[in-house]
Amino acid sequence: EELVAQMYDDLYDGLKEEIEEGVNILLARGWEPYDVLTKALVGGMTIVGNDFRDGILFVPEVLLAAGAMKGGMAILKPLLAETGAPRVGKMVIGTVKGDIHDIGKNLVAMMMEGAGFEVVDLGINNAADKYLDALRTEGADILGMSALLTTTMPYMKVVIDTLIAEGMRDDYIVLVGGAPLNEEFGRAIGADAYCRDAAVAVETAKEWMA
Ligand code: B1M
Repeated sequence: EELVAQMYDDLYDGLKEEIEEGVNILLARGWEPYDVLTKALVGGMTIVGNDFRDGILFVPEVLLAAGAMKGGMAILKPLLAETGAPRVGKMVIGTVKGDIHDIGKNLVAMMMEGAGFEVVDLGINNAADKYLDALRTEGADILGMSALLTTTMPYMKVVIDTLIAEGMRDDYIVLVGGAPLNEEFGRAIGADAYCRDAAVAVETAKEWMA
């Protein structure tokens, strides 16, 4: 698809309006919102990520790309949430302390809502007490944590250890995700499951709620 290739370029160049336009055109052509999200937006962000890693792109450019991606996601959000699924559970989600990456977390939140979960999004840079307070006051079933940095992912264990210390660990399903994590890490820190992507997060949450 030519337009998708163009959108990869536009995302790379941080062109928010063009991305929004591209999303609308794909939808008008009958694309499923989920396909627009994963194929056009996430696909484009993967290219940005690779060049960021290789020192070809820098923070200001990546911030623009992230802004463009969020513009596209905002259009898709109501469509993904429109499935009319019955309420299946409540999740508190947030990016851990020291970490400001929020695109993946936002995506997970969107997809969970689309699947009928109620989602309380705590945003970025969350200390353990923020998560615990929210879990208590919201009466949530699931805790979701996101980390994109190898330096911040160990903080997930701090949160889980705090849950244990407060005698709250068994009251919640703890799901973790983020690019640098893997299955083994999830197990090692005492999470219930590691979720590779947003779709897996939804599937895993459903399984654990059943
Ligand atoms: Co940053 N950054 N960044 N960055 N950034 C990465 C993560 C990095 C891998 C880039 C690289 O070097 N290749 C690298 C980390 C290296 C490492 O730790 N080993 C990195 C770095 C180094 C940094 C800074 C330190 C750079 C600097 O300042 N020198 C800095 C850190 C700031 C901080 O947090 N304290 C920084 C800053 C930024 C920006 C602000 C410019 C921007 C963030 C903007 C924003 O989020 N609002 C940014 C971005 C955009 C990225 C990359 C390019 C893209 C991340 C992203 O949004 N991906 C990223 C490169 C990469 O990941 N390859 C990179 C798209 C998103 C859909 O995927 O987040 O993986 P992801 O989420 C997926 C899954 O992981 C999973 O589902 C999602 C959807 O499928 N998932 C979950 C995620 N969270 C989940 C939670 C769950 C379940 C599943 O809970 C249940």
